[in-house]
Amino acid sequence: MSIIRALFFLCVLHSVVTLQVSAQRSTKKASAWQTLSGNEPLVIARGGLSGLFPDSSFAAYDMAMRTSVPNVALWCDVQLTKDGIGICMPDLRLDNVTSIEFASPNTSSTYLVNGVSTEGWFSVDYDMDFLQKNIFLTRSIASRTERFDGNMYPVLAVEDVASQNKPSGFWLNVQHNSFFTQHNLSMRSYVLSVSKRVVVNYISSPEVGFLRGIAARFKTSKTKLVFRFLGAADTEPSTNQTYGSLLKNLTFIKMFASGILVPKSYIWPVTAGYLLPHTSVVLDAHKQGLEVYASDFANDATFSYNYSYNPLSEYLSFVDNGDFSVDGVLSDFPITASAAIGCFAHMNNSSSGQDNPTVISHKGASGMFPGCTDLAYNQAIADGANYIDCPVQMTKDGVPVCLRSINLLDGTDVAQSAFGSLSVIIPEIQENPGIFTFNLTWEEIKTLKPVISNPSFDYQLFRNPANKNAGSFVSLAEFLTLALSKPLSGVLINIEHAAYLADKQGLGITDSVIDILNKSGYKNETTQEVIIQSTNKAVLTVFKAQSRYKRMYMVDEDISFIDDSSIKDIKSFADSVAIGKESIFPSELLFLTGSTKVVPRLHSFNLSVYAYLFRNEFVSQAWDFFSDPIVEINSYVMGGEIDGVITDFPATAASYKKSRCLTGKTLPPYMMPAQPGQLLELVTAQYLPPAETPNPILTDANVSEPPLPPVSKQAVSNAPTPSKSNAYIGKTAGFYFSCFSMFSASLLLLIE
Ligand SMILES: *[C@@H]1O[C@H](CO)[C@@H](O)[C@H](O)[C@H]1NC(C)=O
Ligand SMILES: *[C@@H]1O[C@H](CO)[C@@H](O)[C@H](O)[C@H]1NC(C)=O
Ligand SMILES: *[C@@H]1O[C@H](CO)[C@@H](O)[C@H](O)[C@H]1NC(C)=O
Ligand SMILES: *[C@@H]1O[C@H](CO)[C@@H](O)[C@H](O)[C@H]1NC(C)=O
Ligand SMILES: *[C@@H]1O[C@H](CO)[C@@H](O)[C@H](O)[C@H]1NC(C)=O
Ligand SMILES: *[C@@H]1O[C@H](CO)[C@@H](O)[C@H](O)[C@H]1NC(C)=O
Ligand SMILES: *[C@@H]1O[C@H](CO)[C@@H](O)[C@H](O)[C@H]1NC(C)=O
Ligand SMILES: *[C@@H]1O[C@H](CO)[C@@H](O)[C@H](O)[C@H]1NC(C)=O
Ligand SMILES: *[C@@H]1O[C@H](CO)[C@@H](O)[C@H](O)[C@H]1NC(C)=O
Ligand SMILES: *[C@@H]1O[C@H](CO)[C@@H](O)[C@H](O)[C@H]1NC(C)=O
Ligand SMILES: *[C@@H]1O[C@H](CO)[C@@H](O)[C@H](O)[C@H]1NC(C)=O
Ligand SMILES: CC(=O)N[C@H]1CO[C@H](CO)[C@@H](O)[C@@H]1O
Repeated sequence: MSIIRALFFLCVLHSVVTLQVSAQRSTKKASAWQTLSGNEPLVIARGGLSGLFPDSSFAAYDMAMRTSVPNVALWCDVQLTKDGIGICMPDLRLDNVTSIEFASPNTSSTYLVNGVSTEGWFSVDYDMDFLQKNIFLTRSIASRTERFDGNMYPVLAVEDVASQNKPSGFWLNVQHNSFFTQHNLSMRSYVLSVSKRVVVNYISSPEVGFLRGIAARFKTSKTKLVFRFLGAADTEPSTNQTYGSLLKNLTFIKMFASGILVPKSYIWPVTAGYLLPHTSVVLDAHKQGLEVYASDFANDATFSYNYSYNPLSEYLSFVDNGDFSVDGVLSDFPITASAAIGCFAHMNNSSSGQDNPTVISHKGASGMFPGCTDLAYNQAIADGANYIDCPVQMTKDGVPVCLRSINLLDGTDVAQSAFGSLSVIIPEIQENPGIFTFNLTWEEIKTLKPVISNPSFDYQLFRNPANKNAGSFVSLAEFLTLALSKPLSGVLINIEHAAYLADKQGLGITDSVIDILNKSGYKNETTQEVIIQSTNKAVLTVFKAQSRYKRMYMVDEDISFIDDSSIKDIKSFADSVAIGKESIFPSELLFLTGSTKVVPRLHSFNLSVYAYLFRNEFVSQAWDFFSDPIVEINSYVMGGEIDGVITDFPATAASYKKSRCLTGKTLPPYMMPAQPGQLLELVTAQYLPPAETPNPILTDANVSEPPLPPVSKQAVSNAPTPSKSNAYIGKTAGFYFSCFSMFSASLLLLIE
């Protein structure tokens, strides 16, 4: 069964290969690398692309080979079976990383591991034949997808990994030499014998004794021995010194190793989530002639706030910081490490890169600062946004201001303020109680503190707490003054709830915006463009009649199957549309199902298409993007053909445009767009996904909205309008819930 699955996998991915055969790394005139050798840093794939597929599985290694730099090294954690066969397995205990608990219930043992009594299912208790026939590899980190955990990927012998993938670098890590010695199995003999059968380029171990014991035998070979540092306070078993003290004794290490592998925190220490200045570890080791490899890179790991959840920034701080470069990075997501080294290190910071995609901020750089504050806008501009955006809200005294929401409970500390009691339910706006901008004057709102948004709160991914309440709110007039002094393509002004404000609050939001624009430097013709954005046709119709400003129709529903007459209608009042990412690449279970072609259809009507909403935090993405925000942007730009992105993190999209790999004739594999549907095919080979509710179809009826009512002096009515909610958070939360039930189902499947 598992062989059929493996073959199936090969078939599915074959189309990717044919696309990628011609792909090469872009040639670059980049400045020399500050590695020991001056060569580019090595990408080491820990158990393959183990961030997505089970660690050490055929699929993980295979995908690592397909999506990485050509000289990627495949990392295998070697464990020995009872009959002395070496297998690639990320843990000494099989229970955490395979299905053994179900294949062989009640057979756990308790052994001493580095002096600690440890219970589990150990490889030394089973013969290879039993393991290969009965158990399957599973993910080792619970938050990763369990969709590949079923019965697809059997245990692999070390030689299998080398012969199936033919990597240009093969790295064996021997984490537990003394444990196997206690069980009368010799890791030394195994390593010496296997390296006669397959090419082993690197052998690492955290045990001094093991490396010293094999050093003489590898002296004349090309195999590099690498000493692995564990926690600084942990004791190295053969010297009885802490790793921290061994770090001060690099001349000793150099006697038996040509390099060291250190946790990334040895190089860039982190305190309370913030990076401290880098240490001198890399420079010190290089002085001793030791190469330095850094471990623990994963796109879904806990990040220092300094990286703003962009894994690429982290790699760049290790390989392109002006002071040094590590000689290699050990990663669960080698595609991202490859892109960092192959495309983004040494990029030309003074160039703005290619034009596509246009970068539009979402409430300023709201990923870095509280949305719609002066700091969020200045950050967005500094980060390379082409347009900054102001969602206009009206105050009680009729001042148009930029605020994240008409409801001050979103984005301000109003609940804790003197105005905390002004909460009311206004069904025309939302079902839940809110404290609304039109109930407070601008002077009153200015006394509130801004609050940073935390859309991934449920996953404990917080945005920089140091900026939690940073910045000041700005009025529309101040926003325009700020923007006009900066090198922007223009501004985007979002207008919602115009009918309610006019009819029930006597506030003419469109007139106010036109008036402010009229008084600002943004006359009909300026060097900067004004885009009016709304989900409301009537608003855009007013602007079409009264101004020459550009108009963007914001579609807040799935328009995958929109009909031509609806598109024609949109074209009659707008020149561009903002659509949700799901309308372009729909997904199921957070796997992309395919491509809707809605973008080329909108393009055929001369409508530009902007996709929303892009965020760095990996929990907002489909698995197909490998938890990498640059892969996601690249896939929507190249595969989805969008014209622009609307993003909480303009820096990420702007840096994408500077990739050195976008200019060459051929794209390297790590810059290929995702192939929607391919991963899902793999998944459904094993699970039947729950039936999806059909997508709503946007017809003329949806777009034809009544014109705006006149501005009244009265303020009483209860006509309900549908409320809007944030689809993204709901979707991911729902996904995890359904994962959980599917997980139980997969266990049942295994037990059978
Ligand atoms: C494992 O142990 C449990 C509880 O002790 C028992 O109910 C079960 O039958 C055992 N399974 C096997 C296969 O021995
Ligand atoms: C495996 O073990 C690690 C460390 O003990 C733990 O963090 C992780 O959640 C475990 N994985 C699973 C799938 O249980
Ligand atoms: C290892 O071999 C020794 C000597 O032959 C024996 O006493 C010991 O029980 C063996 N240990 C294990 C775990 O098999
Ligand atoms: C290791 O060092 C500690 C203190 O540094 C000492 O107490 C212990 O006995 C030593 N163990 C061995 C095996 O040398
Ligand atoms: C370095 O470590 C070795 C082995 O533990 C020890 O013999 C030597 O004295 C140490 N040298 C220094 C300078 O600490
Ligand atoms: C990381 O961010 C903190 C807080 O903004 C800052 O103080 C620190 O200098 C930054 N670290 C580095 C290495 O830039
Ligand atoms: C570009 O900027 C990044 C981040 O500020 C920096 O790490 C890198 O060294 C710069 N590259 C060049 C070539 O100046
Ligand atoms: C960097 O980009 C700027 C602006 O496009 C250009 O003038 C400069 O020549 C580029 N530098 C390099 C080293 O390519
Ligand atoms: C905008 O200003 C022009 C004169 O510069 C004036 O003719 C026009 O009526 C104004 N429009 C609005 C809506 O205030
Ligand atoms: C801007 O241009 C439109 C269309 O040409 C015109 O109707 C409107 O009055 C102009 N507005 C201003 C403020 O000049
Ligand atoms: C789109 O614009 C181009 C040039 O501006 C024009 O030739 C073409 O007819 C337009 N297409 C539609 C469908 O409006
Ligand atoms: C204090 C205050 O002005 N509250 C008003 C807020 O707006 C609602 C809806 O118009 C009114 O009902 C409240 O009186």
